Amino acid sequence: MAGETTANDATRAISQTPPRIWLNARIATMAPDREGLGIIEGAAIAAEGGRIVHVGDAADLPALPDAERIDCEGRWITPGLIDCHTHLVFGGDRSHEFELRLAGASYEEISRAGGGINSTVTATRTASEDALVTASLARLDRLMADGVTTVEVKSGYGLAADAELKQLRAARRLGGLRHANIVTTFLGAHALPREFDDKDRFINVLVQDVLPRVADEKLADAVDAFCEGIAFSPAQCERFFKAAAALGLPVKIHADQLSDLGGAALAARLGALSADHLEYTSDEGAAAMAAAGTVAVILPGAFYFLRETHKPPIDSFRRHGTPMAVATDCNPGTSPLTSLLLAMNMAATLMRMTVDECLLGVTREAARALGRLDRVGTIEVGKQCDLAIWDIERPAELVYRMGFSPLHARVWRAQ
Ligand code: DI6
Ligand code: FE
Repeated sequence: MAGETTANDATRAISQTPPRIWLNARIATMAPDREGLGIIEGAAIAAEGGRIVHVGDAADLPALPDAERIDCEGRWITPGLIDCHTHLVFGGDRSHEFELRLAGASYEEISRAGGGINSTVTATRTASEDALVTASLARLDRLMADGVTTVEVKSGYGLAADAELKQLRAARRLGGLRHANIVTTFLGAHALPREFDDKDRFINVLVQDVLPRVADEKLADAVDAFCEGIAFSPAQCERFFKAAAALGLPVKIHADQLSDLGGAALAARLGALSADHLEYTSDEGAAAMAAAGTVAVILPGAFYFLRETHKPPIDSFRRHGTPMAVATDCNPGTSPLTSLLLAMNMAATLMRMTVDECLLGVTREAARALGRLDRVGTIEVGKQCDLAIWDIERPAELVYRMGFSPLHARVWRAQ
């Protein structure tokens, strides 16, 4: 299961972590049993063995005689932020295509002309695993500078067994090199690689050859597919997802980004953890997702970078009670973004999400989108002690600023 390649390192680290207490803090717990951000002022957090053992009044702290005590001097604490949708591991860059788009070409035109995802596939196939790790670490460090403690990382730039496995192994290695939880997703059905001319045949190969190897080596915590005209049809995605479900792998889906193919409804029908992008999702799709508990992951970085104008139906999600998360979609083609704080600003400015929706969207709801709400995403007793401590006066500052991180300290499993 999740992160097992790195869990040994992590477990070792935790057993060496002394008890710690943070005092005199303003805490946005994000706990669902409280209103809004679940704010407790003038409060304390205690952790033992890397887990939270107390949140609330300092007078009620458990006896932890050896605990290190940290005075937060009135600073705000949120859960460590969660970037629940990234393509962090890839080779090369696509600045040349950026120039083509500035000269008038569209993303779909570039993709149909053989550029797009496939140019990153070539660069990723030729890169060594070590080179992928080095390039991705630089991006991970940028995310962490915004208080991120959990990052989902997708494959999808290998599109052949060895190259996909290489990407997933590189992703897993990141968790052993930094104090962060890395959650991996096998995005097998991302694009049709150049050596194939038939999408159904490619899905056959994924299902018969690649997926069993990914599952065997426990390299993925979930699977994903790009359901779109330039990628795979709902029926092709469904075939891939059913094979994954038979191996116990939960589903996420890139849905309705450029057109409405009914991806949101497909996600709901399959009980997906999340459906992501959703610019063209219908009101029925939003309702189906709410009923299934599938999280809508809003990706304003791609919307901005592609200069899209068709917004995801935020009002429908609100009305139906569809949970909403926000993520960077960090990838070389449509969202070269490594700031989750800026992603929140874009979600507010471009999509009119509220400050509370944005902040819950990078904590509690992002955890839900990863199936990790039992471990991370809120500051509650029993959860991993992953925190971000901020030099701010109000939580809205985290959404309001552009290109500035007021992070004071980042805590991962109480370290
Ligand atoms: N949707 C996206 O925005 C990225 N992948 C996807 O399925 C784009 C990936 C790329 O252009 O490299
Ligand atoms: Fe994506």
